[in-house]
Amino acid sequence: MTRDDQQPATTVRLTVAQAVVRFLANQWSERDGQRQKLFAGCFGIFGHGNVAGIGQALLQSELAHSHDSDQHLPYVLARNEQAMVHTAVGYARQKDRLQTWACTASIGPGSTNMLTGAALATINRIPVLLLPSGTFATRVSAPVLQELEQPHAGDVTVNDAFRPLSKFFDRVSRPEQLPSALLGAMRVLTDPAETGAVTIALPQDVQAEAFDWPVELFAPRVWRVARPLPEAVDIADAAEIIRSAKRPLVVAGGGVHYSGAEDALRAFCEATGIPVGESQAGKGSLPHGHPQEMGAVGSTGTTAANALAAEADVVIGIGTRWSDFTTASRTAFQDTDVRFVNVNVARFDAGKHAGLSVVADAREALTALTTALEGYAVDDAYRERQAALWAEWDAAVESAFHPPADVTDRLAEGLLTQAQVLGAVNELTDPRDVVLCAAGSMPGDIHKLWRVRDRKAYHVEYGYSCMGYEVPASIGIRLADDSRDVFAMVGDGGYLMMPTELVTAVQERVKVVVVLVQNHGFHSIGSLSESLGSQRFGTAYRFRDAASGRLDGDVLPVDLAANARSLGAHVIEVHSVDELHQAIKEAKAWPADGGPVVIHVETDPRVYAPDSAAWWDVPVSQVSQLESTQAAYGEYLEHKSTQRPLLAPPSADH
Ligand SMILES: Cc1ncc(C[n+]2csc(CCOP(=O)(O)OP(=O)(O)O)c2C)c(N)n1
Ligand SMILES: [Mg+2]
Repeated sequence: MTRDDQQPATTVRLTVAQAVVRFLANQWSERDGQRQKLFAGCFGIFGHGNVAGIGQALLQSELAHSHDSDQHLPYVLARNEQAMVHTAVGYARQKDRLQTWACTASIGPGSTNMLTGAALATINRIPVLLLPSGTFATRVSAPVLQELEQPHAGDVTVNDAFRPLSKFFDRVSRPEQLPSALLGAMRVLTDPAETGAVTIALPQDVQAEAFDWPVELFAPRVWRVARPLPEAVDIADAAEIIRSAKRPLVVAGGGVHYSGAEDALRAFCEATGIPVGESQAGKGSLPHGHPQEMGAVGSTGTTAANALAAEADVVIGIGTRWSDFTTASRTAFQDTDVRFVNVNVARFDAGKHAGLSVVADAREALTALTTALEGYAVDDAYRERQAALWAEWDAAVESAFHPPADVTDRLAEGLLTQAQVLGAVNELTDPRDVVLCAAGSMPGDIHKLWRVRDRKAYHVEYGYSCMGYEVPASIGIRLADDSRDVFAMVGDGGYLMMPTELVTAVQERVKVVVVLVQNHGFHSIGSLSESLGSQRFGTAYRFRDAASGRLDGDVLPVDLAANARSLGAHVIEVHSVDELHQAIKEAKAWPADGGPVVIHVETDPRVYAPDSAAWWDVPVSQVSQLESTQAAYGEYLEHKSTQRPLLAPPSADH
C-alpha cells in the first residue's frame, strides 16, 4: 500500500507495548464536569516478558515526556507485584475510583504474584489495570523459562488464572486485537457497576512487535463515569415502603463514598430522622457526632447500630454489597417482617435480600428519595432511642480509649491496650488524616471505635481483608492526596507478610506513618479459634517447646523495629501512652518528603474492645474428641438458629 505524502499520516508505527503506553497516557475520566487523567502512572517490576516490551515503552515515554504531564505515564518501581496492585487500589479508592494505576509484571511468578491483588480489587470494586506478561504467542521457543506447559492444553498459560478474578480479561495475541482490548478495558474500569481488576495479558513477543496503528487510537479520550438516574416507579415504591416504616435504618456502604453522596445522605437523614449504620467501606458516611450517626453495623458493629438493626422494620441499603460482616451473617435483622430497599449502581447488589431494587447512583437516588418522602419523619420516641443508644456506646468508646486504672494496672510493663493505641492515633491526628487497616483484630476494633471526621479519612480494606495490604496501600493513598497524613495500622502478622514497600516509600520519598502493633502472633485468629473450640492452636509466634513439641514456648527474639529501620524507615519505639503521644506528634511533624515513619508499639492482646455481642458465621466441627469443640458446636447451633433467610418480597402493602 502506498501513502500520499501530501496527506497527513493516518497510521503510526509503534510496538504493541509502545501503543499501550501511548494509549494509556491519553485516557481521561470525567464526572460532574471534572476531568482527570485516568492513569496516574504505571507500577512495575521488570523481568523477561516486560523488560524489553512495556519497559522499553515506559523508558521512551519518560525520556520524551517527563516534563509534559499530559503525555507522560510515570513509572514507579515496586518491590512485590502483589503489593503494587494494593498500592494502585489504595490510590484508586482514595480518588473515588476516578483515577488509578496500571501494573506491569514479568512472565510467570511476577504476573501470578498479582493474582491476590486482582481478587482484592474485584471484590472491593476498585479499578486497576493489570498487564501480566505472557510466554511467546508464536510458541517457537517453547517451553521458555517460567512457562506452565500443560500437556492437555497448548494455549493455557498461568495468566488464565486472572480470568475468574477479573471483571474484564483479554489476551492480545496479535497486534490487531489491541484496540478492542484497550477500549473494552477502559469501559469496564470507568463503569461504576462493573469495575474491578481489568487484565490485558501481553505475550512477550507481541509486546515487542511493530504495527501500523491508526492515529486516532491515540486521540485523547474522555470516559464519563456515569451517575445512572433511578426509575421514577422505583423511587415511588421505595418511598411507599419507607413511609410505612416505624423503625427504618439506613445501612451505608462504600457506594456512598464513591458517589460522593455524603451530603445527600445527610440531607435525607436530617429530613426523615432515619439513623445510619455503616459497613466497613461505608464508614464515615456521616461524620462522628451527627445525631443520626450510629457507626458500624454488623459483626463488628456498635451496640447502637446493632440494636436498631435488630428492631428495624425497613432497612435501606445504600451502596452496600451486604457482606456477612455487615449482616452479622444474616442475624443482624430480627424483625420477622423486615423489608429491604437497596439503592445500588450495580443491579447485582441491588437485588440482594430480596430487596426492592433501586438501580441508581447513590447521590441521585438519595436526592430523589428525600423529595419523594417529603412530610415523612420518624417519631420522637425513635429519635430519643437513637440518642440514648449512641450516648451509651460513645461512653464505652471513651473508656476503651482511656482505660481506667483497674485495666491499665493489669498490663505488663511497657504494654498498652490496642484500644489505647487506636484512641491516641484517632485523637492526635488531624480530622482529614487517613486511617488504614486491612486484617487482624484491628479492622474490627477500628470499625467499632474510630471517630471519623472527614469523608475520605477512613480506609479499611475489608472485602478481601488481606494481610499485607496496609503498607503498600498507604503509599497509594498518600500519592493520591499528599495534603493528608496516612496512618497505616498493621499487626505483626500483617507486617511480616509485606514490609517490602517501605523500601518503595523510601525510594519515592513518600511520607506514610505505619503503626506496627506487636502482639506476637494472630490475636484475631487466636480469639476466633478459642471461641470455636480450637484453643488458639497455631496462632502465636512462639518457639516450639522441646518438652511439649508444640508452639507454646517463649516469644521469638524478633525485632520488627530493627527490621523496619533496616529497610530505611524512621522508626520510633514506644513503651507508654506518653511516648506514643510524643511519637504521633513527631510523625505529624516529619517532613512531607521524609519517607516512611514506623511507630513500634507492643500491646496486650487480652484486653478486648467493647463487645456488641454480634455474631459471625464460621462453622464448627460437628463431631470432635475435644470438649472445647463440642461446647463451641453447641453455641454455634444456638447462633445458627437466629440466622434468617431474608427472602421476603418487598411489596409495599406487606
Ligand atoms: C493474606 C492473608 N492470610 C491469612 C489471613 C487470615 N488472617 C486474618 S487475620 C490473621 C492474623 C493477623 O495477625 P496480625 O497482623 O498480627 O494481627 P492481630 O490478629 O494480631 O491483630 C490471619 C492469619 C488473611 N486475612 N490474609
Ligand atoms: Mg499480631
